[in-house]
Amino acid sequence: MSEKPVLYHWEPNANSGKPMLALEEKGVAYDSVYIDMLEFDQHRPDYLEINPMGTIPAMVHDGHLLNESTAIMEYVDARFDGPKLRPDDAAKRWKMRWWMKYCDQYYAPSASMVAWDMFTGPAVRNKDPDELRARIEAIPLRERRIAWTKAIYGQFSEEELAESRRRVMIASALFEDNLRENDWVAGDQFSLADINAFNLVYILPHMADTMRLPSVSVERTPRTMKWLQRMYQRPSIRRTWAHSRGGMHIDIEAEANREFV
Ligand SMILES: N[C@@H](CCC(=O)N[C@@H](CS)C(=O)NCC(=O)O)C(=O)O
Repeated sequence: MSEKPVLYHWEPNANSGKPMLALEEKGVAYDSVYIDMLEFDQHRPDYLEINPMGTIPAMVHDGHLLNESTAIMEYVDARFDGPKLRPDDAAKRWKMRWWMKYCDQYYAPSASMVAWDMFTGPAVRNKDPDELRARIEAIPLRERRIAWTKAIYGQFSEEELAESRRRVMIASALFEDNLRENDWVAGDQFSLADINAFNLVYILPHMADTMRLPSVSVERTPRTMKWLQRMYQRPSIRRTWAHSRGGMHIDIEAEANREFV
């Protein structure tokens, strides 16, 4: 008998939301440990024993210490009973992996930079300056130290922010185009690619005005908005977002029942 997985996660979005939603879609009960990213819990020594990279999410199951959100989703799908979240057909599975790689390497990091500049940095900036310096020094990965430093001290350059905005616009248009023939990202079947993309795309309609990023909207990307609605109608989203401590300011009912004219 396999033990219950323990998932270490922050708010049920971005990378944390991926294994959370995959577990819910499979119907797997798990123990949830909330790691408060804005309190730098992910760099504390006890958590570094679980994930030495100091990033969230991470999962412990059957003696395995698992990190990397997309790889954890694949583990969850392969390891547990429940609906299959990967297509059997080779071309569809290629498409699923293509979109997950594109989201992880290009689409999500670009949206994330804009969000870190406008939300994450300002959310922690007012802490005691000495405490902030110590927090940054405790970050194990050099690239994460750089990202936190730039977010906290407002050091993302105009050029890099403009490039990230440009990439989000391009990726959103490509995502819209991909939904021309099918309801789901990898074809006619819901898959891990939908979970991966949802955790990044759901926020984009809400970043249009607040973060000057008009990438996803009813006018610009109607298919993506309908796909988002299909996602919001899945019970797994409701169960996953119940783990939020207040960071998800989106009305699921309104999104699931939106009227399209
Ligand atoms: N490639 C990793 C990235 C994990 C990651 O960077 N997670 C973010 C939260 S979405 C994080 O831990 N940020 C906190 C930090 O960098 O200190 C994955 O997919 O799990």
